[in-house]
Amino acid sequence: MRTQVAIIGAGPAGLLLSHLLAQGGVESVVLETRSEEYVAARIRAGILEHSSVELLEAAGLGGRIRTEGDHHRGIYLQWPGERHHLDFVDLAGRSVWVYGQTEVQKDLIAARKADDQEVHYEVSDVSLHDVTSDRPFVTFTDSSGATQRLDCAVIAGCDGSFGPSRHAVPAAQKFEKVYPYSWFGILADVAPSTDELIYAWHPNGFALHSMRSATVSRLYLQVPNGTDPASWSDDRIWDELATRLGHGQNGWKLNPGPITDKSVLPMRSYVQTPMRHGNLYLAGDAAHIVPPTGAKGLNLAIADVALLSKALIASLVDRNQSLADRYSDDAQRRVWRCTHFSWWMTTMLHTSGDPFDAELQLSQLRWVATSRAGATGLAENYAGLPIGY
Ligand code: FAS
Ligand code: PHB
Repeated sequence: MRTQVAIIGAGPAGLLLSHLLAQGGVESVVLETRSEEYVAARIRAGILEHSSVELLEAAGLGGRIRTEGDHHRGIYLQWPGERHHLDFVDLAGRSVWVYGQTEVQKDLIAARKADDQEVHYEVSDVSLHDVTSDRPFVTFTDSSGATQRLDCAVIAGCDGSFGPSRHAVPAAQKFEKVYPYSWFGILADVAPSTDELIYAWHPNGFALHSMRSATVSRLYLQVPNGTDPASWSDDRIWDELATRLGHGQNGWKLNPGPITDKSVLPMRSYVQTPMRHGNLYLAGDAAHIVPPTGAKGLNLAIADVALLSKALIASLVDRNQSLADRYSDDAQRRVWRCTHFSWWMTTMLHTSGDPFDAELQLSQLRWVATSRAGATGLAENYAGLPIGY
């Protein structure tokens, strides 16, 4: 088998990269360890930044966002007794869309199928070879059990935080921070109790009210690491969400409903540099992980791929290496901006039990919510800086 770009991973990074490369006249083959159904159904991110929506629309992938997504001007910041709306459009001239990652994935899968993109699902034993030569290749076992070799000019590691690509960069510098708490996330078949997301600080711990549609709510609770989702009854979940989100405060009510999914997500920051080694390029979670408090994970993957697709088209079509040579440095500026913002939102909103920390957090929240300078800082980062920042 031979192609120009071997893409490892059919998550948002891998499939969007194959789409953008094809639009630039570059062919690729995608290798994915899971089934198409599994990849399409994974419940993950929910927020698209302004730039992500613009990019997906420009690539012909934004059709359903405008009709099925939910356009949000901002978010609410809350702590006991107070709830403040931050209007990103007023503050920073940019907005966000609520549109689940599952929907983005479905759009990408449909677009790649319509383009007859070659995707090998349920592969195993993926190994990268000769990545510093001009003839790199990937070996793998296909779904029938046959051993395959894929020769290429470039390998794109879009295989997330558990794939092989990040380990194929020798002497990589790795930065990691593990947070002392996790998110307990639920999906519920109930109309959201709010028009826009509520990020709530509470002495018991952080809570977030998000949503997926007019009839499906997505909510999260800060819990200790190692929490077993099965150990919380539905009533206990809704009671704790009501407490932390301020049910009854100024007449506001949290409407409970049937819970259809529960999961616990540990939280960490991870950045690996460089994002290139010879003819291997990393994009998305393969190179970085952010805690979801800043709604950056999916958007960072999209931003990496926006830069990488331009670099590889210039390199493989126009024989111009300048963007490829700059890719890691260019991508890392945004990676660190989003890593900082995600850390800042996480440490501002998650309680540690330390009363001194709590006073600092409340003071910071009050300043961010009531100072135009503070609110603008959050708005710029949450709605997202232009790609190429
Ligand atoms: P992905 O992990 O999505 O895709 C990588 C793909 O590579 C996967 O399909 C995997 O099966 C495949 N793969 C792995 N090893 C392979 C191998 N050896 N061979 C072939 N394929 C291989 N972000 C937010 O903004 N908000 C959230 O609320 C949020 N919640 C999350 C919850 C969970 C449980 C997780 C894990 C992540 C969450 N994220 C969230 C972050 C998430 O959205 C990622 O940022 C996003 O999926 C990144 O996309 P990719 O880089 O494509 O990585
Ligand atoms: C979500 O809807 O899943 C979501 C929204 C905002 C976040 C994290 C997750 O910061």
